[in-house]
Amino acid sequence: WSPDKVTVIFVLGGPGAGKGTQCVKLVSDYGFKHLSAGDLLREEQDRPGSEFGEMIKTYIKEGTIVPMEVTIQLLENAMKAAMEKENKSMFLIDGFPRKLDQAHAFERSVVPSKFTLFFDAPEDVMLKRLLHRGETSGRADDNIESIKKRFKTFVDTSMPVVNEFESQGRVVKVNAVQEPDQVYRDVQEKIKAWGI
Ligand code: UP5
Ligand code: MG
Repeated sequence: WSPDKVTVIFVLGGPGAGKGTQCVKLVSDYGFKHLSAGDLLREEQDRPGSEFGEMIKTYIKEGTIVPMEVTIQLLENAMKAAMEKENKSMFLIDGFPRKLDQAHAFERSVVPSKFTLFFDAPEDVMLKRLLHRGETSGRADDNIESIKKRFKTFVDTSMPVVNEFESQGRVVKVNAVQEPDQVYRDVQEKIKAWGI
């Protein structure tokens, strides 16, 4: 992987901040390949014969972070496939890295990210969104018990990643409380400064 050939943007934010929603918009306007680490883990969990299925299920329900070897392998495989089959070179990596060691390992062994798009929203806003989505999503972690655990993991383990990138001047922070189209307008405006 060479940063001259591949552009990676990490998309971070608390559970329910709107990462997936905004990635869909970016895909249709900029031609990114959207890879949600959570979606890749849920797919692997459901793949018949997966040796990791049970483990992933437990981590997701408990709102804790799946060991990075699994997630990084899934991301690399998906990146390779998108490059070879869809000729993609620009990636939105959504919901990863969630822990400092994952950030360091990915940037060392795969490719450094260009910057991180960080969606900022308070817990009460995210809680409301997730409980509402939980009425129809079927996601095993869209219930109050799991949501509280996801929030705690986000604050304790994932925010340090955002803070480290921020200290390196590599974070684009967007107010995610606004309605989705306004959030997206802010995103578009702010990523221009990064040549996107
Ligand atoms: N919505 C979105 N934007 C809105 C807005 N501006 N105004 C009003 N409503 C808005 O949105 C959530 C809901 O809010 C939707 O109903 C949407 O319509 C509405 P969404 O875009 O889905 O938010 P998103 O930030 O993507 O929320 P998600 O629940 O996917 O975030 P998580 O970070 O919790 O979930 P993820 O799938 O990334 O991870 C799940 C679990 O997988 C983790 O808890 C962890 O156990 C595991 N995991 C790992 O172990 N390692 C990884 O690297 C990644 C995941
Ligand atoms: Mg998501």
